[in-house]
Amino acid sequence: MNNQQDQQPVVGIVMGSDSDWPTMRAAAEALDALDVPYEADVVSAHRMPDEMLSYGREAAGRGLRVIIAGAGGAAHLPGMLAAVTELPVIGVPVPLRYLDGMDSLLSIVQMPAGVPVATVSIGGARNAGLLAARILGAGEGTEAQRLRTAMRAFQSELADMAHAKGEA
Ligand code: RP5
Repeated sequence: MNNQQDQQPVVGIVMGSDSDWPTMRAAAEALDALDVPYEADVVSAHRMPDEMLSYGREAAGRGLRVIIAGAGGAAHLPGMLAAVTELPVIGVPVPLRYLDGMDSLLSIVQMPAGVPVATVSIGGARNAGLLAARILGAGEGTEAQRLRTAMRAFQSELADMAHAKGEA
């Protein structure tokens, strides 16, 4: 699924199962709000290992610049993608029915030196989308500048929200 048919996706959102989408959609919504083109797909490390390896190896060549990978339980997808791509990988621990997502978190966060995954909180897909936008915004050029400006506007909305809570 692509959010902008006429634009090259620069973020790849992948997950181990359709059942992860209720969590992962928050990453998509964050990118939608910032007008960042992304693609979203199911690429399971355990059930589709060949497709998963191809996805990771081909991602940069296809024009993606950041991968957001979410998985639950024995959550190997972010780490395996990080092993085969040169792109930054953001891992989202998806909480399942048992263990409150601690299994997902520990599977994703405890990467060996040399294979980094930027792990967000359990269920923290929104922050994954925002972090992807910040990574894209750290570069040169007009699109990066646009994203930095959009991020600053978003941040002042956050401050307003915090004040509004204090007044409630
Ligand atoms: C993981 O197994 C997926 O990322 C998902 O979180 C979990 C359960 O998948 P389903 O059995 O719901 O397809 O690989």
